[in-house]
Amino acid sequence: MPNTIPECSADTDLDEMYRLLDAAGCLVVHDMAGADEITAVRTELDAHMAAAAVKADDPKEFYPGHTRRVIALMHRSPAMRELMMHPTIGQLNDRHLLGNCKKWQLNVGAALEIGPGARDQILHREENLFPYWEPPRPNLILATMWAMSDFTADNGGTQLVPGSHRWDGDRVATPDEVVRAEMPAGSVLVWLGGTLHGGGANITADEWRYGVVLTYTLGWLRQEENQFLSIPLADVLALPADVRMRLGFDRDYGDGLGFYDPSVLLNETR
Ligand SMILES: O=C(O)CCC(=O)C(=O)O
Repeated sequence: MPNTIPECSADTDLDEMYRLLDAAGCLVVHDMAGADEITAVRTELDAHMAAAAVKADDPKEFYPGHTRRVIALMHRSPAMRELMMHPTIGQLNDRHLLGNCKKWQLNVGAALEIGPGARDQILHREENLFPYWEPPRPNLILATMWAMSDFTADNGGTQLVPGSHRWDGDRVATPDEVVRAEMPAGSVLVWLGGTLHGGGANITADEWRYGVVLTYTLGWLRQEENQFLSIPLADVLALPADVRMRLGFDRDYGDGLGFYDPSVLLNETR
């Protein structure tokens, strides 16, 4: 497996995009968000980011210190909701997840700023949330990282281990197997739920790396971030049905899971 993260443009043919992603377990797609969208997301999240605690590092903690982390993005940022629904990401989700479910949904969203002095995060797999299968697991998660600033090898660019989505759980990555995602703002790093990855160390003097991670999972699995308690219900009910569905508010994710009586809240007849 070449020790690089493949890259492509946003208009690359979907078959080719998924082929690159499936082969390496990760892929950078350029020019997915424009300057206006980045500004909108950053503006909507600004006050929350400013209020986020920046802690000193505790090497035992999963999340390194010198970072800012904000969740509940689907409530806090309408612009991020739009990016959550991006059609190219939707098509990649269709390819990766629909073999194992009828509908996929958002799993978690977090805005992550990595500041000077932050260490490498411990390498992990998104699918470790579901330890009842041993790696390599069935397709359970697809992850995306939207670059809201330039990502470099020095400022915290995500660490990835290409090819590790096919490894057994006990294989440990050697330092030369780890690569750091470098991409301009507006790009999206996509990786599979079985790919080893982690936030990168920031060895710059004064640059903060800003990314938004959105991961998606099978409709019949419990979501990592509890969307039912992350957005006021009145706001959920005002969202378009397709967005509500991707947030986990929908009937029939398959095999009878998630049913409800729509006349109670939605004022709809059955
Ligand atoms: O910040 C990153 O680049 C990756 C973040 C991550 O993997 C995590 O927060 O679990």
